[in-house]
Amino acid sequence: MVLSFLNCTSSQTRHRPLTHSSLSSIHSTGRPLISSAACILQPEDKEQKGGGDIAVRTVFFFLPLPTMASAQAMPISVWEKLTEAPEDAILGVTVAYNKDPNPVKLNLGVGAYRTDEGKPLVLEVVRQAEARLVADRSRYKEYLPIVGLAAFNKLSKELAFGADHPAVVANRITTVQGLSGTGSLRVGAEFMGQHYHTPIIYVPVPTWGNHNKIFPKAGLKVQSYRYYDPATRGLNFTGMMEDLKAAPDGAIILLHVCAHNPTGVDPLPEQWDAIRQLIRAKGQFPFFDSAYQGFASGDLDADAYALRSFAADGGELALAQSYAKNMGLYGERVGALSMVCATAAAAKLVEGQLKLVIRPMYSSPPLHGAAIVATVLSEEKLLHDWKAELKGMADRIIEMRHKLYDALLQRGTPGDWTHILKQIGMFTFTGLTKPQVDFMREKYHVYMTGDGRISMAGLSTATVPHLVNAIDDAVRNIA
Ligand code: PLA
Repeated sequence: MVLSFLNCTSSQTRHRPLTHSSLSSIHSTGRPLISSAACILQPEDKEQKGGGDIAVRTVFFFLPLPTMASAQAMPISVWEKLTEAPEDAILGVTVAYNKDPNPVKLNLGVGAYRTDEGKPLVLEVVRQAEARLVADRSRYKEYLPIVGLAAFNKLSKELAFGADHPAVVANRITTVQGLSGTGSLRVGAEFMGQHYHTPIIYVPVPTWGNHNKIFPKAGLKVQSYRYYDPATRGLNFTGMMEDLKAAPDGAIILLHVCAHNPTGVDPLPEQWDAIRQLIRAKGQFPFFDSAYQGFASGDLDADAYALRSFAADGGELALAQSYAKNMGLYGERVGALSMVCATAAAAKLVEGQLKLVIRPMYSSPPLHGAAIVATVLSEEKLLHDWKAELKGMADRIIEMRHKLYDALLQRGTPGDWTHILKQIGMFTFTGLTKPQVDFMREKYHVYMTGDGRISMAGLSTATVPHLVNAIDDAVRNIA
């Protein structure tokens, strides 16, 4: 026990602190001792007190609680040996942005859609679906089954693969609701880690940063294949094919369905066909990540080309789907994991095992977001309106590509910027270097990820000139 003593202030006493042992016999008050001062009256004091033995007078000061910490030694935590965690490479950009008091600041970090007024958007169809759900007094908030909302799962499968896709018709796809794209990837990874014969996954270079964190958590070894060619700012198709050929038979191959993040570079349909044939020939297992269906071209079916062609050849695959971007349901965490199996019987077995993965992880998924999606997808009018709103978002992003490109051209900013027009989806992989990115943050308060990725969805007509000023200055003055 650590005790601290206050000096007595009486002018008539000289005093010295008591030892711990003498105090412990004195301070048996039955009340928690917060702080105390004790004084021993010395012989000269005693005369004034009328003689006798040394008088011991203890003065207790019960101090209010807030002063307790200062009166005690620093507390020791079991966590104090932890190392300080770095901020997330993508979400940390928003943390830094939020701390910046400068009004010109611009967040082009996280892939979150903004209107041309720079505001987050709740889709009109989502508002309508929510209003209906809230008004329906027959709805309740009971737990969903482990696999989630049945209608949502069916509609999500049909959205991804097409309602009349042979694999859907043959009932050889099992779909479970997930916590947006990330949660669906995580459950799929866990399942693969537990049950798949070759627990190695190949991811493109570069890829969405969280892939490199999700898969090892599930016990999968992460390897990589060449994908992006910095020289052309396009696809390194030859390198990709060589690396997939060299990867072990049976390895898992992670593929972005469309609007590859962070590069915005997708294979052409005929390249996809060659990739598929190679993967199938090697008995590899495709694991698709679909976070941007509808965002690449504005057309849900066109964006699903790669996925549907893989599912049509009779082979097996996994798919993690997210509604964060295409339905603007970011924080609702709505997604799905589909396992396309060779047979309906296998799909049933897989579903049973997925339940064993999910139950100890989060038991069952949240209801509200899935109900919104099911409402939108099941009603013709809402579905039609959603497609129009989705196309509107995709078109605004494409428009921003043109505005940025034109403005850089007009400014005469050194370099070839045609990749801004060629790249697809939410992001432009600018080719700006880390020092240039840092410089733009420092001087212009423009925030992007360290790899030079900018979210085109965060840009607006009003902010293009500011971004162009920043890029122009960075390119001219920073190596
Ligand atoms: N897969 C890819 C390829 C992604 O880009 C993202 C999100 C996800 C999955 C997961 O999204 P979800 O869990 O929200 O459904 N990528 C964002 C956000 C938009 C993030 O990093 O979490 C990005 O800025 O890259």
